[in-house]
Amino acid sequence: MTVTLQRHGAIAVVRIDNPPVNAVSHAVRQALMDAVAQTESDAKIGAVVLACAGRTFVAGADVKEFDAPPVEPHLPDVIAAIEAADTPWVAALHGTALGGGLEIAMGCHYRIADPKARMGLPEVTLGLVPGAGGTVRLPRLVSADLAVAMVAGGKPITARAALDAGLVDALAEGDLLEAALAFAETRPEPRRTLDLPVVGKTDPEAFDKIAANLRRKARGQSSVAIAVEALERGLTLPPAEALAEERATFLSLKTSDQARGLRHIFFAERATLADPRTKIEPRALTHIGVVGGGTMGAGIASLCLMRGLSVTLIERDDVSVEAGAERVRATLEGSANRGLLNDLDGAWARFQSATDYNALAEADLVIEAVFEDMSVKKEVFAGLDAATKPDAILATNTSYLDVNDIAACLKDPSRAIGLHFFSPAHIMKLLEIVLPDAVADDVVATAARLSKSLGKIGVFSGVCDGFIGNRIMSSYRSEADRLLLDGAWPSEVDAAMRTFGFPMGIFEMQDLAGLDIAWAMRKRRRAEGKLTGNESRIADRLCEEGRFGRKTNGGWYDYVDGRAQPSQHVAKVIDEERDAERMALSQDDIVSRILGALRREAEALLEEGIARSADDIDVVMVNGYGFPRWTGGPMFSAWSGS
Ligand code: T1G
Repeated sequence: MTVTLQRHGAIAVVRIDNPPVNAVSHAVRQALMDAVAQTESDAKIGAVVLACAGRTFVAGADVKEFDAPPVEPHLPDVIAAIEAADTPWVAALHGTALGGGLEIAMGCHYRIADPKARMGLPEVTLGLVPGAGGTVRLPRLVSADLAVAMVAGGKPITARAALDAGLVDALAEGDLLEAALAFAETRPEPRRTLDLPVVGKTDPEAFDKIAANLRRKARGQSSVAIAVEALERGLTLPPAEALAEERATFLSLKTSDQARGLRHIFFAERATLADPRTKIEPRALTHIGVVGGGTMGAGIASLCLMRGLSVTLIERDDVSVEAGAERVRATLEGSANRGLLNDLDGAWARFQSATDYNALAEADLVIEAVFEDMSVKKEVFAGLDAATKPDAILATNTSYLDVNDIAACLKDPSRAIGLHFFSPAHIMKLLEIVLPDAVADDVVATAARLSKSLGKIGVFSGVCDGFIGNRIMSSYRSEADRLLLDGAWPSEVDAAMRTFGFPMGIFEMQDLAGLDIAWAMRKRRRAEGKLTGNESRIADRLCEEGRFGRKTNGGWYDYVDGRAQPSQHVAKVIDEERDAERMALSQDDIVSRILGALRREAEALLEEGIARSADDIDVVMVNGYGFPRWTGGPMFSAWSGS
């Protein structure tokens, strides 16, 4: 049964039980409608407590139903029935009351929250606006400034903030259900949210600033601006009119490409580790070794500490160890200052550092994050092979080297795996889990478990030069270089991709990351005979002149007071390298040529079995390389061949 009704004296407890997150499916909506009818027709019921089983109050409408036409009873009707009831309804909120879940709670007459609960309206992150009264009831409970941040920003707030703002009436001290029952026992008069006046703007300046900032950050995702407009109608129109407008807007956005794309990536991100091997019992993971205290190593060490693991950081000498430990300390303090780490002292207490591999004798997993050079990595692995316990997993953080080659230098190659973190490791969501041929099944299971416990989105990749993300980016760079030879300028290529919705263009990205990284890869691959020899020479020439990008005040662009400007010098080099008349290339030509190159590379990754699905490629590019989330729809599916 997805919804049950139990009597506690004169109080009826209506409990939703629809694992895993109590999403409001059609069955739940129908059962809630029936519960309203039942409680309204029973004079012996003096009040209703609406609660949820499991880990969270309703986390939203069932997004899986969004590709089909809505079926009655619609959520707004269910909420209207609760709100119109003569028997008071008290919502008991725990976990994450999100979207339709918070809308149901706001349709109840009162709300009691567990102190650790969070609540929000994340519809905008799915390319939508709230579709069941969120933009009309929320501004009748909290200030317009907070309402616009929640509706157009999509981020949840804590229970304490909700109490202070007027969104909830009390925080439970002790058992939530007990607290809600006690509140219901007071038989409060039904307080209908729609009958309340809007709270209004505490500061019109703040409202406009928040709205403008969210619109600017939306970068091509249209739901944000539409959400602000929906909220402004909720603030100004009569409730019935505002509700009708909101519903119409929601229904029209639901079938949009962007909403389809955002739903696609939402579910794709949750399907990447679906693999029989991840059902196997993983190895124990409490003590992690990290070899290399540079940016990556320190970032990985910090992340593991923030997630409750113990870490031993190894560097080659005392000075480097000290520098590495300092980087870790600074990262932990920075995270604590931003509210991302509650127990700074506890995390730091789990950290130790050493210059000797013997300090890793008890480590369950060791991740090397040393210089991207095969001989250095093999030397590290050989040292770890001797110093670590036989069932310790040895992981390389390489971003493109041959993990089979590295594994082969171990007595037992089955304990080797690739864990490609993205910098900054404690912030970027993506983790490419690179599977060498000999990897043991329970090592795969352990890596998947680690990915989840570190809050990462783990994607399996086969072994190849660059894995999934760097292969796609390499094809992006090559096509962009060919566009220069055919007549486009770097600023034109970047502008075209920004217009399409990318946060920045490929030449801006290279100037930011440093042209020398790809240059090193090209030199290595040339030495290995893997390049055809007719690649564009432009980037090499810029690197030979020391033009590595922002860090050298010049790369594809010149930098004046930190601001990028098209470079006459680079234009001259491009002209010299062009061996044909310039073509007239429109923005559409540029975008379609680049998407075509991405698609060809994606299809190759699928054919070679490096990527397991087109969805995995979407997930890698969105979470590792800043591709727009909302292009997870037709564009990605189109070019990634799914
Ligand atoms: N619908 C259907 N399935 C959902 C779901 C949802 N809303 N939310 C989560 N799941 C599934 C998810 O696919 C996964 O399935 C499992 O639950 C655990 O999720 C009318 C229109 C709640 C914070 O946007 O943010 O209401 O992989 O791995 O990390 O105005 O899930 O196990 O098969 O993410 O603990 C608004 C989306 C919807 C919330 C939990 N609500 N969900 O995170 O677990 S639109 C949302 C989340 C709406 C109304 C509008 C997170 C979570 P599987 P998980 P988690």
